[in-house]
Amino acid sequence: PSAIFLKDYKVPPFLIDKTELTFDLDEATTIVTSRLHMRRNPAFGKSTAPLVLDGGEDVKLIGVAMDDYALPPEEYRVSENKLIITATADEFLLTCETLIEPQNNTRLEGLYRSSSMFCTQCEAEGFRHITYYLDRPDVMSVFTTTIIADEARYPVMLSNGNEVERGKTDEGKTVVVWHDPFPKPAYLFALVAGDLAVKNDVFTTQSKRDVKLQIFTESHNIDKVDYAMEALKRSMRWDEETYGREYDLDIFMIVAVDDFNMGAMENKGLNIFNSSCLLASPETTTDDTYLRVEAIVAHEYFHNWSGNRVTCRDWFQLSLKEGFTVFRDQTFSADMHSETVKRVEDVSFLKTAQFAEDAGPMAHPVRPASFIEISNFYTLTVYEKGSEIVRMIHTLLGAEKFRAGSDLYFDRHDGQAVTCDDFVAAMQDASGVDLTQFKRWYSQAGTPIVKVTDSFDAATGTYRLTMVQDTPATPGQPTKLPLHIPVRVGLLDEQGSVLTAEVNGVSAEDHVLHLTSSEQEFEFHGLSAKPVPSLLRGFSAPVKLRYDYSSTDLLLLLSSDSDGFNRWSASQQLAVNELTALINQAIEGQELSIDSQLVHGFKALLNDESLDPAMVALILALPSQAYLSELATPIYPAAIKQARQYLKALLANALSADFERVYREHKMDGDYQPTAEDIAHRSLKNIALSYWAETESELAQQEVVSQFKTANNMTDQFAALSIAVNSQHEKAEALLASFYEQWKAEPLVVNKWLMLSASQEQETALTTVKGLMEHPAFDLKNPNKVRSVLGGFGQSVSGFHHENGSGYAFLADQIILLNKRNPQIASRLCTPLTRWKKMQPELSVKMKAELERILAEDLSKDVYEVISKSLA
Ligand code: B3K
Ligand code: ZN
Repeated sequence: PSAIFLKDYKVPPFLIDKTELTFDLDEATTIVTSRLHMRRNPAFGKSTAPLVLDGGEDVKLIGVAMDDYALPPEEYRVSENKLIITATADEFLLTCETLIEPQNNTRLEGLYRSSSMFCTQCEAEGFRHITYYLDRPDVMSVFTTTIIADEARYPVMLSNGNEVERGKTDEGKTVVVWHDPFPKPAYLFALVAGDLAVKNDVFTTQSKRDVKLQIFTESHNIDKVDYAMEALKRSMRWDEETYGREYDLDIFMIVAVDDFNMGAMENKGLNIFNSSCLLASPETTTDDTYLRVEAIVAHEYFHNWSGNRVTCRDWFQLSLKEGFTVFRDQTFSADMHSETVKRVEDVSFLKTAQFAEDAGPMAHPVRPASFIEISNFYTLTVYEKGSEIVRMIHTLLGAEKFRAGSDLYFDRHDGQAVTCDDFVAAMQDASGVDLTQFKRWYSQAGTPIVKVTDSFDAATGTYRLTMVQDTPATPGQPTKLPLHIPVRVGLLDEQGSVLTAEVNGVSAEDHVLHLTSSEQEFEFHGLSAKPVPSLLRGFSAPVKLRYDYSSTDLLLLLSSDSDGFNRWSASQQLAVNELTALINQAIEGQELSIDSQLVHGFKALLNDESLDPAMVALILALPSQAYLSELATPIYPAAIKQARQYLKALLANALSADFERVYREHKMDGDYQPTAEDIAHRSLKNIALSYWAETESELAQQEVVSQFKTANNMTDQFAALSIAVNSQHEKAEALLASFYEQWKAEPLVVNKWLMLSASQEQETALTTVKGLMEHPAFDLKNPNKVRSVLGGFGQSVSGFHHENGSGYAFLADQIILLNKRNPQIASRLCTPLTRWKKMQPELSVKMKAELERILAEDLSKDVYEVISKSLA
């Protein structure tokens, strides 16, 4: 397989003004007829280039005609999945008949079966698995779709836009015609057919148009869509109020399917969701999932403007729609709940997973310069770091000018396929803020390191910060240029009071400093003593900050910073410092011991009733195994696990009475509500219980079991179960078994059970996971189940990182098994192995050997790219 490059982009030689599709639906063989109204693209220039259409190895060509003249075999050829027609007029109608086999489609791209229904997934290059087409996002076309099927089995037949016709064929099959008036690229095409239940609603837009809202599921799930429907209406209102964006069609539909490679898909007017990201009920869904459902419903809806009305010119520009839309959904969730809590969760995820990606062999810029398989670039870098870039533009412009920039962007480019440069140009033109240097964020990979030192001149009352920035080398990018980094800073005095200081003649409590050179100095005037700096407030840039804080400074920031985000950040730094010392002791084989300062910080926190319980819960959560691994070189997984367990037990025993009290204080009676307030109480209560359960207390052990048995909602029941499993409670096995018995009819709950079961720390973890893959609840064809079991297993240090390498070999076997069946899923499973260079030597060689074993197989493009780059 070979790479394609951004620098080789050319406009398409042909355009498709109208696309008419007919699907004669059948599980075994579906016949697709396409009528493409094509012409040469004037922007391409005068040319006699042949017409080259994209297809897939799973598409069988039956016949092709040009302006109703059936082409004889010598006038076209099919080679390497392309249909090539040498002689064409300047304008013509191309008719193509193809045959596909939905029930044999295991890659879940194109048209496939999920349970008893038909559904599609076309982004990025799935449409070519349906029929031959110019499958690229800069070819936008008006689609009309005709679906023919047996009404008894497929009473619901959906596609994009509006239903315009319904009738019968001579054989008595039903024919439904859909028309979408908005030109769109093929990746936004969708089709669904099945025996589905529906929930209806209506949304009245700001201009007083009624939009029909419909959510479809299999009938046994229709009682779980109310929350998603309300979330949809909140999203529609929010986009009107915040971005001035109104929905454009008369109908908006969402369909839930069980077999789906990712979370959801923003097809025009017909979003398709993984049922795990749409369905919710108090008994079966945890708080986290409620919030995720709301965020993903919003995300896909927001794509209607940021993605569909204005789309990407090519796939290198993916972050144009994804980075911006993630920023939009993050801001939406912050507005619906708590801004600080949301920011902490997003940053914590970024620093754990995106920073790791940026430091690994697949590191790439937010706008990649090349790829072998685009599916591999739906990454945390494109999504989450892409969102951070948009957030920094928001910081640099301010809210008002940012809105002017987004208005200009949508006005200027409505109906077009554009680039990240076009987005930045609109922001710059509307605001007058120069973003020339800032644009390097799109093209440079790697996480910048910002080192800060300071000094105080008592004679003049001047406090100086010196900042040095440096971005490490990444594959293909040995040297880096300085970035424009907005660093938000505030100052505290020794008592923790906020200080006002003057920077460049502006007096304020909070300053955004513009770090643009490799090294730069900033002066704060009007101070009487050396302050404690609160740096990078709100995580104003996605960088690694290095400043030598003392434990006293960190405790002060933790208790007093007016920036809630930095209070959390200080607690994390304090915990990381202590854990690092403990990890080093563990690596050296010493007995662990520490005089923990966190005890004091946590004690104060647990006794301060003025605090948001959600924030207290976040601060109490120790840095994760994954985050500590990201920080370490090399990574000693067992030492990290041992250090975390030690510190958790130490804190639990030192503050056991406080944890017990907080646990009891935050218990709630009454009906479950997924509101920010109730979620906050539950999260604090459950983390308090997780500490208390680490102590010898009999009462705590009883409380875990009693919460498991009496909980009226999944959040509390599953928290109790997880605590039992993670604290090696003597009843853990029994509770896991009873949980499965209770919930075996609910696949989404069973997936949680699979994940928790697979993640257990035990010498026999590998046997457990093999057993789970043989369990009747497991299904290799279902991505959610594969992710649950193998994702869970990846968290088991004793299982996955077993010193004999059996965990790695097992994962490699699964990758090889899925390589051809479902390349996208197989490729995602490779991630843990790609980190081999950072592992402790004994484990590193074992991981590498597995990568080499995989590379020797006949690989899909997806897996080949990840494995070969990891070994390079
Ligand atoms: N745009 C889709 C992702 C498609 C992934 C294709 N491999 C979902 C989203 O980001 O909204
Ligand atoms: Zn998206």
